[in-house]
Amino acid sequence: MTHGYPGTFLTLEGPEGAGKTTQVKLLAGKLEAAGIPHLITRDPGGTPLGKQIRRALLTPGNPVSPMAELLLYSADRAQHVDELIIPALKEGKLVICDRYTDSTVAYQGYGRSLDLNLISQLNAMSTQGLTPELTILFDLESEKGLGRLHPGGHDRMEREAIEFHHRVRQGYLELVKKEPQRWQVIDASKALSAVQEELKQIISTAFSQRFNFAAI
Ligand code: T5A
Repeated sequence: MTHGYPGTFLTLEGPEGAGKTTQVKLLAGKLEAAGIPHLITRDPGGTPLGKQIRRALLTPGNPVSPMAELLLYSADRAQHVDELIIPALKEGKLVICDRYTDSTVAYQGYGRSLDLNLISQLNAMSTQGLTPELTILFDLESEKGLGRLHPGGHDRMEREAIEFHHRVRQGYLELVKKEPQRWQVIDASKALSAVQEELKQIISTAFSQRFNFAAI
């Protein structure tokens, strides 16, 4: 365990359109039915303050400098960790967060080329040092992920140049190489049902001693 709380902290990461949100919605129903106490949440926008920050960050055409972007994602996370994630971990819940600090490293670090040491310091500050026990990367070619998104509905980040999205994906793969014990990688180009099966398998193997996953 990487934190001192009774709960379990899992994060999901990946480039645009990799299918995290779809998968986590499917999983939520199964956790509910199995009576596993859980919190499913997301970065950015998990709290009322975070929703305002999310709007500022993702509205197309909104001018946001790279440093302001980094600080806004960090502010969102500071509120999220304090208001929702730590209280749920204190209650012993399985917390599943759709994006977390690795998104900041991949997007603002590798994507925007901001200083990785600075990002690491901000990540530690904004999370009170809370790190996930397991992180699942939904890996997908940038073109495929962007191709899955609704045409014309692209937000400010999705509208970035394809080179930016290539750097983000590469960033994730570097993170996996640096810390392989924390990561599991799913090939997100597979069919929805195959990805769901793999996701359930990974979670139940990792946390079978803490929750009864037999019914999911
Ligand atoms: N960001 C975030 C940063 O830059 N820094 C940070 O620190 C943080 C936290 C957040 C944006 O902010 C950036 C990253 C993002 O650009 P968001 O809307 O929360 O914005 O972003 P995403 O999490 O990327 O949401 P997406 O919708 O883009 O991706 P998902 O959730 O991975 O994909 P999902 O499930 O919505 O699926 C997309 C489409 O694909 C289909 C779905 O039906 C849907 O239409 N699909 C599949 N199609 C075929 N086969 C499959 N296996 C499929 N799975 C899903």
